Amino acid sequence: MGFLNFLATACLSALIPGASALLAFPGAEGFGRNAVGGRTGSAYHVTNLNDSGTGSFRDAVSASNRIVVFDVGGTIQIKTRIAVSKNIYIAGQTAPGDGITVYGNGMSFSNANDSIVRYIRFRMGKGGDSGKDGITIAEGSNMIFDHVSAAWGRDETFSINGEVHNVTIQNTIIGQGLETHSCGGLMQSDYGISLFRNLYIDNKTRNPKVKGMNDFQNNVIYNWGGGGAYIAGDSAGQSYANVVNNYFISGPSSSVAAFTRGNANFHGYVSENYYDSNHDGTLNGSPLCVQTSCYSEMDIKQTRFDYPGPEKLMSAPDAVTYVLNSVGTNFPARDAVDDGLVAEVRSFGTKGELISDENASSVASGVSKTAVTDTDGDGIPDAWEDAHGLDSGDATDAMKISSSGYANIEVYLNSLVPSS
Ligand SMILES: *[C@@H]1O[C@H](CO)[C@@H](O)[C@H](O)[C@H]1NC(C)=O
Ligand SMILES: *[C@@H]1O[C@H](CO)[C@@H](O)[C@H](O)[C@H]1NC(C)=O
Ligand SMILES: *[C@@H]1O[C@H](CO)[C@@H](O)[C@H](O)[C@H]1NC(C)=O
Ligand SMILES: *[C@@H]1O[C@H](CO)[C@@H](O)[C@H](O)[C@H]1NC(C)=O
Ligand SMILES: CC(=O)N[C@H]1CO[C@H](CO)[C@@H](O)[C@@H]1O
Repeated sequence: MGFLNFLATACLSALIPGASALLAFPGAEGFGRNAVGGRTGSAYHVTNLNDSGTGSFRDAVSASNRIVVFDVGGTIQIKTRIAVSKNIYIAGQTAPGDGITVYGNGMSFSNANDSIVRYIRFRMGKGGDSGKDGITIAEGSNMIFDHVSAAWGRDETFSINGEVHNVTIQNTIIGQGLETHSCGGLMQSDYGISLFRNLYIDNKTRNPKVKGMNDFQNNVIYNWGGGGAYIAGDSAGQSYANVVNNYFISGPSSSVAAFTRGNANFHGYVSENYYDSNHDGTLNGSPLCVQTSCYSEMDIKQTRFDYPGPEKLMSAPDAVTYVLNSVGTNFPARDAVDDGLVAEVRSFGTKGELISDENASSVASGVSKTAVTDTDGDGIPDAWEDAHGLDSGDATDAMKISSSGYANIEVYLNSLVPSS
């Protein structure tokens, strides 16, 4: 594109009020809420469950500026890690059947700037490389993960560590890190990570381990092991974190307190974090005392850090209800593994295990083909185009920007799922 063209586009977006503040999707919150995804690119159809090649998920995310839609549902077994390019929107909510599970050697979102990732499961497993994470981000900016299910990391399960700016993980399951490490993950960045309404479950340690600039609200943490639940820094580096309205529930593997390894370098605004430590089968915890003794010697601050928080902050008990009902890839449906994890939490202390081999759990599989027809192949099914005044014979209308600021295909993707 010519320089003048570029200038015109830049001026135009400056003139549209709030254009730069468009949310990744309705319900996007926190530091990563303005990720752009593939809005200015094109749609890519995943048409098979192959590890590589035309129509595969690996091929779909190998080039930037794409909105990735799925014509198939089922398990994609991958042998080597998949590195995601920048400006990718992975729209798992388009998959038929029980949705998409990527099973194998893990994912890297390093430098996958402006990615949007929704409604998809990433499970690594014992076949993955020792010492590698299920999901890794080592650098990059502006990413949002929503209704993702991450499990079975060999090192960490979902880990951010490095020069990483403006990331949100919301409504996501991070669970069952594999023994011997068995970790939820590091959340270490000086440039903004938001963690809202997630479920950390069945990891020995690091649920998560936090360092830097972090906003941790309305999460549920269940059955951590001897390494601890929220690891507060354990570091000489400075941390500035909100820790608000989360619920920590001990399970059969939990043998230490909810907060561990804080020190004076960890500056935390803490409020109404509940702890249920009695394993008695009912949810009957109470708020932790707002004293260093309850928060492992961190430096407790009286004022909330001014980070972009959740639209609707829930009480910790309400967060448990919400998270159990809707966390993870729950559209088109929750699979057996996630159902099993949620059932463990509902035992409120009596069930849960740390595993070293995922086949102790059951892997959801099966292939389903979509029945929807997309004549022009633009990523929007004919029926939706017909019902919304688009042309099912015109492949160019999907990427046209609508009056809402979203591309027409995003309006379709947003319509599939609730906005929060
Ligand atoms: C997907 O893999 C199958 C089995 O190996 C193969 O027959 C098929 O051609 C592949 N599809 C594409 C589009 O490469
Ligand atoms: C677990 O089972 C899956 C599906 O049968 C298989 O592909 C995988 O190799 C198994 N993993 C291990 C660690 O045995
Ligand atoms: C991603 O964002 C970071 C931080 O803004 C920047 O340094 C990096 O060059 C970007 N990467 C790409 C691939 O654009
Ligand atoms: C991260 O977000 C902040 C606040 O919106 C913004 O000022 C900053 O430029 C963003 N960082 C990057 C690397 O995009
Ligand atoms: C599912 C899983 O691997 N959970 C593990 C989490 O960590 C604990 C503590 O090591 C293990 O006992 C669990 O098996």
